[in-house]
Amino acid sequence: MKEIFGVKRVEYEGAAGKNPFAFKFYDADRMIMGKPMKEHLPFAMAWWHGLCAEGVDMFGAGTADKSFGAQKGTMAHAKAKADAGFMCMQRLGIGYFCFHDADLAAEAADIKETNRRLDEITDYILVKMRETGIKCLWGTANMFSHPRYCNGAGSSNSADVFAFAAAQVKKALDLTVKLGGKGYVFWGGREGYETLLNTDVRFEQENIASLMRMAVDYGRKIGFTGDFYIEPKPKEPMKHQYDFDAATAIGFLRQYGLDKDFKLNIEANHATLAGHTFEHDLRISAVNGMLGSIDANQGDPLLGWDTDEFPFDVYSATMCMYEVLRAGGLTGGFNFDSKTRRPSYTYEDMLAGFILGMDTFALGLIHAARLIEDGRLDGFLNERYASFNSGIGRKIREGKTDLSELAQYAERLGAPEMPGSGKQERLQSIVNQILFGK
Ligand code: XLS
Ligand code: CA
Ligand code: CA
Repeated sequence: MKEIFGVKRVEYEGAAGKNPFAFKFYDADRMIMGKPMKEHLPFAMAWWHGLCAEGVDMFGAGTADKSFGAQKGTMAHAKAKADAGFMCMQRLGIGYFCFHDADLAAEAADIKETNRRLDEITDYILVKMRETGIKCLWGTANMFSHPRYCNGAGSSNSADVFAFAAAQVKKALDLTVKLGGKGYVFWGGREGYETLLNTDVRFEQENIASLMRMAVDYGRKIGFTGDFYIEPKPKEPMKHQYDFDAATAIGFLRQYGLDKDFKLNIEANHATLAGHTFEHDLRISAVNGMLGSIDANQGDPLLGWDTDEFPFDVYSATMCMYEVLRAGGLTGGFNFDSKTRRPSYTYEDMLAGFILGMDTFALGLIHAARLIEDGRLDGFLNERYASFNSGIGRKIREGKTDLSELAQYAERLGAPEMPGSGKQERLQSIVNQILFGK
């Protein structure tokens, strides 16, 4: 394939550089807390945004040409997309990709032919992976675009649709194993409902869990040793989605005994749609031992939907990396589930989107490491809970007291003093100082 990005390799040129096709902050080999940046930040390209999405919106056709010189829907097109994808990842030094089955090759009229196409394209991709050293982060099945999934996949009211979804999951797992994927994602875009008047919630949730259980059983049988992930999202396309946020997904996984095989893939834009910060859902996942992977993007606080922007908010990336470093890193990676805005439709824009995202996360990593090394935030946290280090506090922590003893203690006390100040403004100043000070 001829060069389409106009740059052979995007290099690190430092913060003062003016070259739009160079990294200002992402310096792959720079050591941060004893590890090179590239190991802290295993970045991935999302096949669907990079190679399929043309910028279609509710009001107009696509602006970007994703034919890559081939007739759309053909196997030649599927291969041209792979060529462009590997070229893009190589230019940027991105080490991983993520895919839906439907991103790789066009769906045929029957599933046997679809699967044959998927076999052919993954043979082609495997060769490219071997040539370039680029790996697969995770795979998934698209069980939300086709009209058959209008009522969901695992939660569909139709047993035939459920069976078709199961066949897709089986094949997507085969492909993930074939490509050596580290994870397998369930994003339940249409696993939800519009109105309770026509919905049996318990029935639907039981069916989703049983599809996931079958996926785990099959995956383990064919040698998939990685993590399964739920990717929570509260709404869009459905009004109510069962995997609303991290806490909801964790409750579901535990209820159905899936928590040993599953972790979470947290997407920034989904967390904010749920009314949380990105770092909130990361923390909830981490404290439950379920922080697996991240979909790196950003929403728009003025819009109520999933805009999947390339991340540029350094404050948010810093808070994200603070959570990731404190959790000891990810077993997965940072998938840019991100797309350029509709008016930015050139291949150079696509490259620029990744450069923006990679630089933003590099800055986040640098600042988060400084926050940890600075120690003042951690120091305050220890001090804040110090009343539990001894005396009655310690007894509470160790489960060595009861309500009667605590009631007697409270009577002796008369009234507790005011708890220590939260000092929020001072802590926020520390963050600003680390971000913008020398
Ligand atoms: C959509 C989701 C989707 C998942 C994979 O909002 O982000 O792209 O990541 O199915
Ligand atoms: Ca996503
Ligand atoms: Ca999204």
